[in-house]
Amino acid sequence: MRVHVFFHDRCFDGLSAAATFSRFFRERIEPDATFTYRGLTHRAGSSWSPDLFTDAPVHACVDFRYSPSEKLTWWFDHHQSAFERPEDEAVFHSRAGQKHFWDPSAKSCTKFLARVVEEKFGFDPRPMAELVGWAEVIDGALFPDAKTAVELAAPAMKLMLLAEATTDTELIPRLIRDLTERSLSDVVDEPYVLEPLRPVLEEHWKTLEKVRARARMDGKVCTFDLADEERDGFNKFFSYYLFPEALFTVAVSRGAKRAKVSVGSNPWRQGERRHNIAAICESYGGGGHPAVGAVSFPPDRLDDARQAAREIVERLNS
Ligand SMILES: [Mn+2]
Repeated sequence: MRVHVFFHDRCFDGLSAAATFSRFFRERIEPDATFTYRGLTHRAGSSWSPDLFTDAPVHACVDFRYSPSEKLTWWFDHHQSAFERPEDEAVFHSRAGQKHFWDPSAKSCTKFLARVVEEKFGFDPRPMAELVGWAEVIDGALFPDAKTAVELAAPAMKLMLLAEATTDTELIPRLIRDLTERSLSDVVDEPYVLEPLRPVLEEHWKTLEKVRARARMDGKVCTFDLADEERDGFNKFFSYYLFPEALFTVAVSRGAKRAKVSVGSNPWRQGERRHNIAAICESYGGGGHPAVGAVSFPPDRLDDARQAAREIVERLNS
């Protein structure tokens, strides 16, 4: 029996949930099952199109928003925004408790899935404990310290970095297959992982050194500007690694499509946070969560982004 598994692409939780689902399915539902995998990414409007479904008798989807299609047999998700339309949520509620499961309070889809299939289908999650534990730490940003989040010593952290950076559509399905059976430390030593990981890790260290050279403390805020780098993303924890006393970070960057002010708060000092970052970002047309947010500007309005960053630093210090 062929099982087609959709998973949240370029996401450690997405690939871990797909591996955990596959092992569960083979052990508790159908020992002869064969699996094909397809990563999905969020887009404005609908992320689902009917042609995504195949002629496989079973389709599963993990860590990604709901499809009301009758072809979707299994679904596990923990995103708050899991439903594209109210009608979809109604379909979910009419089928929930069968093979469709959602818990927006879960920190990771992987741990949620492991718990559900243990309770309802008698799955033994112990062989997957390492993968499940890391998915919870990574998706829930529950890192014990900045060193774990920045130095990437753990195999799971290296795989996270690679999964988020890769453009090779074959790589993550291969990781999923391997992680269904093998340990993280075993898989991270495979040549097909080591080779693409090398340049991605080099980029990571180069960016850390750039941040080290440029970051300054302004009151309680660590601030730096990477706008000349033409990059949209960087590790959110660099500033707390370099300046453990920082309560907040305000960083300016510029990618091809936008100039961006990233605003964050130190996850290891949340008790001292006295500002709602979402509210501050919203006043500039951005958004986020109480602890982290961002404001985007058109790429040619870098000066406005820098001005907003200066003002946000002042507000965070007030
Ligand atoms: Mn997730």
